[in-house]
Amino acid sequence: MHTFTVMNTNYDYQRIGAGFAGICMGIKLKQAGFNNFVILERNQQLGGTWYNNHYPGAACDVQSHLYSFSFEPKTDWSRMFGPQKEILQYMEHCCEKYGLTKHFKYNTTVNGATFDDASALWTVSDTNGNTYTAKAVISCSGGLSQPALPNIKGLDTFKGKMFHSAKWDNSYNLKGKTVAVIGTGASAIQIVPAIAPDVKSLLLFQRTPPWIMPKPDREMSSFEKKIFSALPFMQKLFRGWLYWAHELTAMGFVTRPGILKFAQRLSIKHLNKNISDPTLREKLTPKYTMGCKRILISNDYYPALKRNNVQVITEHITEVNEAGVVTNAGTQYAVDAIVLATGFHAADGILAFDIKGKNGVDLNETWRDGAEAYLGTTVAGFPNMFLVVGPNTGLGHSSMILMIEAQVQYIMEAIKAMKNNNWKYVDLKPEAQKQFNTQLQQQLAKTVWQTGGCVSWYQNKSGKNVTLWPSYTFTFKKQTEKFEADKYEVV
Ligand code: N01
Repeated sequence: MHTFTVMNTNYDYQRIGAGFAGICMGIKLKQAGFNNFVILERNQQLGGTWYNNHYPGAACDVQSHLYSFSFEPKTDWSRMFGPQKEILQYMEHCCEKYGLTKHFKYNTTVNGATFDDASALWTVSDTNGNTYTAKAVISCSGGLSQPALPNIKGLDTFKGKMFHSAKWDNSYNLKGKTVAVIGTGASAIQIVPAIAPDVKSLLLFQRTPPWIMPKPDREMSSFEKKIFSALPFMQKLFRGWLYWAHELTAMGFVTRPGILKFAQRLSIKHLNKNISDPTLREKLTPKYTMGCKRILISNDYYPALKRNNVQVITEHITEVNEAGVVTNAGTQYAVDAIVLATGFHAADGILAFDIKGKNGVDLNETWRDGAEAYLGTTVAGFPNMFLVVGPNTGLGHSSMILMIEAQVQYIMEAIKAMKNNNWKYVDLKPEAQKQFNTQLQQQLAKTVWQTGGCVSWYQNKSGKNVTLWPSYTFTFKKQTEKFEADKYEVV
């Protein structure tokens, strides 16, 4: 998803990306009376990651009553964990209701944004050759928007059908085909049970088994929907309960590893209950500390792996050739199709476009050794540029919408202060960024993400965690409530 919001002279504000972050930003701008902005979106439709990830079985892995805007409750979620289509419909509803639709510019891929020191304006360019001038830019381009293709020899020589999980080809019918799925992360565990009954044979290539917990999913009853609709405070209570239950698990990640040990036992129980074959059980037992990689939830993944037409292959892939996949055991697996459920470039290149700040300084260059920002939102040397879902704002334990709303609140405070005080720009002081990140990395060093003995997409190549917030969501919310002008050079 790529939302760029531009606020400017043509547009006061420009925002890039029409996913949850872009939509939230747009709604809050409008509610505060700012209408001069455009949302640039590379897709032909809004939705961001929820538009891109339409693979079979796609659904949220956080309860929908929490994975939705606090200011726009939906009383009639069909299930505890809403499916992708329903989430997309909810996002469309929000855009309609808050009059955002006219601000979107689709099929618009941003390829650069440059700050002009003299005019203090940003110029954003797109691949269609258009430019947009703006007083401020807000990137809502998402942390998981750039699919990562595996670095496997000969991948491009495969003669069958191949696609990434985030680029699912609906026109290709998997029925009766022999299909290889590479990867066993959050996407794969939803895809495998959804396609296994249809395909002739499914070969699942697993490099690292994930920790999996039972998914407390079920249909929402019509009684619950009626109650939520008639008594909004009941839904607030329910959301509050979900919120605190998730915050409790954060303790396990950051301060009380004992909680995860307990969860680890539950996960093993879940595995043992579902898988009785000792060889398969051994293959599926993780060897790293739970929580180091994202904890997955599923009730149908293990049962799918027991099917006669499904095989879990733990040999290492050495090559892909014309016919299929070759492993280090020297086995050639001939397949009709390969699904690459191999994740995203989350830590090694947060922005897919060039951003040039004061004195032409390049943001991606500045971030070569790891992305850094202040509260994941502002970066020193990049005046009036804001990020939503920027560095270290990801969560291992709860709904990203909570973080998005908090960041948007902070940006709105900054924008209002700029307007009220007639400031030309605000630019984060380098020392504020340094102090914040030193503390952040010290906190991260103690977490299971850094000590749990795994390699994950949370870290960049040098092992630095540039993606996760190492604390509770309420501490982030507290810190983003007010815009602290003293941390900024104000012009
Ligand atoms: O990607 P991943 P994902 N050879 O990076 C394997 C969110 N999400 O798309 O673990 C062989 O988790 C890799 O193996 P290993 C969620 O935040 C949310 O599944 O590195 N295998 C791993 O198994 C999630 O965390 C929902 O050893 C290779 C897999 O590919 C994030 O998106 C749903 C390989 C990648 O797993 C990413 O999830 C889906 C290679 N060369 C996703 N390269 C919700 O429900 C990689 N792998 C909200």
